[in-house]
Amino acid sequence: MIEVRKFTIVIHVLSTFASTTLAAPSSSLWLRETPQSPQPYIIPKLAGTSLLAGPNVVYRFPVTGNSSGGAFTLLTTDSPALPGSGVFPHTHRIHHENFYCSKGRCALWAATNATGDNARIMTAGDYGAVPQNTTHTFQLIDPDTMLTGVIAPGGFEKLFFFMGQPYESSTDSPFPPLTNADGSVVDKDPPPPHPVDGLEGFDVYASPSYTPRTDFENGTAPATAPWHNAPNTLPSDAKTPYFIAKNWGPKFLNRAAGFYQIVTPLATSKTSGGLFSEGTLTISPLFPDVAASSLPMLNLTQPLAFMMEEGAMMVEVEGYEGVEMLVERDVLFVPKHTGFKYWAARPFTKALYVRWRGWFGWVVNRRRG
Ligand SMILES: [Cu+2]
Repeated sequence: MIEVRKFTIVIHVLSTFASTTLAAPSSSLWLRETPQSPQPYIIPKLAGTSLLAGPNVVYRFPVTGNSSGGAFTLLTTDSPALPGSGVFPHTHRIHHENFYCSKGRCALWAATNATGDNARIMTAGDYGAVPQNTTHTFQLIDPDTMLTGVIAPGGFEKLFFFMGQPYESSTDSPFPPLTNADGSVVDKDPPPPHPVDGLEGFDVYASPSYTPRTDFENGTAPATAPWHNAPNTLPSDAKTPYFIAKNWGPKFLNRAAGFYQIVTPLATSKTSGGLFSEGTLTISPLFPDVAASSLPMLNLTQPLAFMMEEGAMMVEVEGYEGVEMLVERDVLFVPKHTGFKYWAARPFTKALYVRWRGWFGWVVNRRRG
């Protein structure tokens, strides 16, 4: 059970975000700043456009509405343990939001009139989907927690640019340290609370009457809900909030590409109302009789992003020389109608995939060239 304090708002208004860099077309896929228009790129671990919200919470935006051509935003949140909710309870009317726990533990509450009030304690690999008109809030629980979110359609990051301030770290620290080198506590006064109202222009509607439940048992509330001890299913509509515990959801095996691929869908076109699809892809090394040079180039009609979790993924992108290797937390973005191919350099290489619309037919339908 965790304790949730009053809805203290840990984010504050400082200024509009003013230091966005306009990325020029580059001969390298590797970028430190998220580009302002669609192009193929790789953002290395803990880089990309970053914002500080409150004393210690850092949001990063490896894919934005601008960089994806309006398709989706891919953002990460890194923070130490927070004493209360990360945000006041609220709903969105236009945007579909979700929460994937990449590291540590976090709690997610999601309530609708139809489904009641559900909450989960999420550990790495757990997922929660928050469709439009779902009252939700979350809390980062462990000392080094990372949340990954997809919000579609793209552009929701404007809210964070409005509320945060640019964040830079000479050591690429996930978030600012809590203590100085001499062990003393960093002197940071809490920011003034942000008013709950007034964010409707960013598609944020406060739910002031909602009180997050705290009656967790084995990570679920209500206690009878399925979690790490039962299959977790995806709904057949785009209105129902849901949770998928790591590896307790549906799984699909494919071997058409010249290597094994296990796909675990977390969101589909059906569950997102056609806005995006998301899941994990776990891939084996190439079969012994398959050479990387023989793999066909994929060319998708929709943009695609990979965020690496485990192993090493090799990537070739049309128009760029050479082969790049992606490891933990690197992000690859491929615009629509751009040739690319990928394979694994380590067994059980795993990545989170995000695609605008569609499902994973692009995986299942791959054929050996
Ligand atoms: Cu939200």
